[in-house]
Amino acid sequence: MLSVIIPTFNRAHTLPRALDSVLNQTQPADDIIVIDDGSTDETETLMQSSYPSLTYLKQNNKGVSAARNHGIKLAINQSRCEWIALLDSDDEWLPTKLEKQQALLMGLAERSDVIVDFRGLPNGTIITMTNTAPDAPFGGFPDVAADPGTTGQVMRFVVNNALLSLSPTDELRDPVTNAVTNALTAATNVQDLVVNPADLDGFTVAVTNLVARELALVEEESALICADVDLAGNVVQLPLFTPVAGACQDAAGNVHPTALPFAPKAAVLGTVDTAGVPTVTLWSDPIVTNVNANGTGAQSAEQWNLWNFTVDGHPIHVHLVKFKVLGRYAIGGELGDGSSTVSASANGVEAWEDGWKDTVITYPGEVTSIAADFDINGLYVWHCHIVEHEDNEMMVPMCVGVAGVDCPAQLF
Ligand SMILES: [Cu+2]
Repeated sequence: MLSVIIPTFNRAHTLPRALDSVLNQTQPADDIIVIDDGSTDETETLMQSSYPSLTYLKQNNKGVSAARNHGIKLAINQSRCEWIALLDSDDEWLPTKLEKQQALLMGLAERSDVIVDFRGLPNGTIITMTNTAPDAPFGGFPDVAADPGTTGQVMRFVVNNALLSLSPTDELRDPVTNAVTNALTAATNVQDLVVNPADLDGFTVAVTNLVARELALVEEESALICADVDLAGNVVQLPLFTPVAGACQDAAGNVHPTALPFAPKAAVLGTVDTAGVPTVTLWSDPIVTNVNANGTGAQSAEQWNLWNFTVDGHPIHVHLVKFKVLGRYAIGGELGDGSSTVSASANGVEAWEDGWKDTVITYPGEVTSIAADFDINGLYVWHCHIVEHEDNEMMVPMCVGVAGVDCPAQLF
């Protein structure tokens, strides 16, 4: 169930364009809710004459956020909506907007339970589940989709026993009140089978003002080879130059204007200092991530800010804790000053991340913030869950508790 919420105020001249773009979607919305924030123009007449089938509600003028929230509440309470799409009354959507957005984004080590409603589809209907994510490592949005002829195909369903007519166990609803009228015989509606995310209210520490830890995902460049691109576009090695501090220098100390260390030799993890500069820590290095180091438990809740300096998305897994995704921020944006204080907003939390998680997708060029209560002392790891990254150095040990007590002292 997907509801579109459109707040509007005195936009009768642009509202039809917005509404028509929603009505013309290749994958239609289940419900279109227009919240009129007290318009004094002909919005009300327009809605009544041209869009009588849409949900239209007029409130006293309270501002766009109040209107939007009003619409969301309405969608959840009355339409049993699970997905919300927001549109402003002076904007419009391309016809495939909803179709494309309803794709499910999954990272490695993530599991999604999906309920597919095949009812109403005639025998012989073929439904193909496709992978619209890229074949190459995920570089964030937008990206190049997998080849629809080969790697883009995941699974095919053929409807061979159509449920075209009403079954005694189908749920019947009053068209006006939306109340179930055959509750005693109806099977559970597929919409109600959705498992709700875990209740985050159970998180016993405040998720603000946590101890913050700045951690890095870095692509380690070659320490030996410098390369440049020649006029024909070929990558050529420059044997007289070696990498120094991210640039290329010859024996006399001259820095090459265009050459760079080449190529990335490993994806690694590390820490980030207050200037936003990463330092690499390898698997074999002394442990730097020591949560609840005094062992009292008072310091066991932390906010981890995962700075992804690489060009790929990485699913980061933290062992043996569940965490909450707080938000995502562009590197160089809110956190560009090196401040560890993360405010809400930015790219934010995706709809499917509204619950406990143990793996989070970190997008390139962003800081992904999570909050976790490390409630069981011991020696653990945190790592990228892409297998070849675990095999490289994208996995480091961490200690929850006291060195020498909860984790072997020689690892520090
Ligand atoms: Cu990775």
